[in-house]
Amino acid sequence: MSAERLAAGFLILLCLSVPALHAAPSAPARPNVLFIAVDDLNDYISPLANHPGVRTPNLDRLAKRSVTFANAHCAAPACHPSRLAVMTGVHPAKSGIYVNLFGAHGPRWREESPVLKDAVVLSQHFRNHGYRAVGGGKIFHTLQWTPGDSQNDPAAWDAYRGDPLDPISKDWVRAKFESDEEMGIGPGRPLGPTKLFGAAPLSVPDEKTGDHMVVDWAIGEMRAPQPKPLFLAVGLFRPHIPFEVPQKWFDLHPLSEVKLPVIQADDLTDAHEPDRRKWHKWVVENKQWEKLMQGYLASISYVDHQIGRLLDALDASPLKDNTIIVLWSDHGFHIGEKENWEKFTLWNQATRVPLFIHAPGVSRDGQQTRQPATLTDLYPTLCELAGLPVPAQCDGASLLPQLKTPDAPRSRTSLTSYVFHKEQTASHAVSDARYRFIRYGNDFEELYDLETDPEEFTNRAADPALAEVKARLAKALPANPAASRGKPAKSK
Ligand SMILES: [Ca+2]
Repeated sequence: MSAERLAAGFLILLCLSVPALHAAPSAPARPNVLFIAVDDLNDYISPLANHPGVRTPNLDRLAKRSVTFANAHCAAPACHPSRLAVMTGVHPAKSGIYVNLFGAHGPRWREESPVLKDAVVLSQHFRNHGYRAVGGGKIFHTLQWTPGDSQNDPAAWDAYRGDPLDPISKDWVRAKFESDEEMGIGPGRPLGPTKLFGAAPLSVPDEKTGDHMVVDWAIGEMRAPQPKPLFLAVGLFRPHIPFEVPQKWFDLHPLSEVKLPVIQADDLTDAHEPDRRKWHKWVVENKQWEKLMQGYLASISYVDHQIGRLLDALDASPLKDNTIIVLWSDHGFHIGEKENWEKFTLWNQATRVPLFIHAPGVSRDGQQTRQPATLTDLYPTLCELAGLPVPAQCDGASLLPQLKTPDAPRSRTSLTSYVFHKEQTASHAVSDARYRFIRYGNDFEELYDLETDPEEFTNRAADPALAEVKARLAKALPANPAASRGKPAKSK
């Protein structure tokens, strides 16, 4: 290169850098948010390790780059109330929305509870502060097999993948299966002969399954030019029933190697009766326990793979270094623990949820905390991390202190609330870092020491040695909980 051309090059470089040298230091860009909801995912994941030999490599990756809240609980152990509490920040004990309410087509919850009438949805709040908010899959409650029944609020998003009033039902193919009669299985399968409560491999590849397609869409969103900071909500439907994913995910969990949870014969003599005990009886009598466990584990492996695809896409995008990642499940899940199935209890197995939060430059990544958290804490946490005001409707408290110092003690307990089928009055459960206390709608009480009794076999509510613990935790129960609300009378 000639001296002239070299000099000309320097001159161009100098001109280009002048504006940068003289510009005022700009405010740091608002962080993007990758908000991942997983449906019915319990603690059978390697970061929480509540299943022998379980391996979820992509959740391990996420745990390495975030703080794992190992003692996080849903606000209610059912889809609709839990998701509503996350997305509005309003706890069921204040809204009165404790149970699933079906047959909605849009945000009927604004009519279900007067407290929620004008609640600002999390994604809307981010939009109000300059974000583009897009969603896909199951964020609010909806089901694969109930077309048009969804509680999503289409107005709270700039765009939604697919039909915002029916976000997932068309996405999922079903497995082919023989009838129970042909397979020698007795009558009475829970949820009827369609095998929605069942496990079977799909004959299609991943690419034809609902969550894969939702992740494809999310990857496209991450690759697109971003004129504004992005709030990207991705709702994954597996491992929700039916446990139907491609064969290769079943192959990772051979039936002969499947392990079942330990149960005690007389465990429930000192406990509140779970609503799903009849399901357990059918499962055991028809020798379906291992098969259902295999299907659940296969579904977890499938969804772990989808989570990995999201992380890969994030890392390959310009959003990589300035994106908060939060992953949560709407509640835990019983596979026969305490003779119960799915959720709908206030035991740890149904209320404990995976919760991971990565905040760039803030979170002490790779660490775990036993400090109690409730999913209603997410709304204020995300506001604080993004520098947004916290709406007055929010009941939770920011987890920022635990993101910075995972062991920082938290004075508040978790709070999970629910109304059982046979009761009108709400039941409530609280956890501190060690103990769990439940007071049911019929005034029955349970107290468990999760350090010595993680399976919650021994109810110590009447143990004088724990009287002080019980009195302390009882004070954390809501003093004036809202009455349970049903479907609005004049609903469309
Ligand atoms: Ca017991």
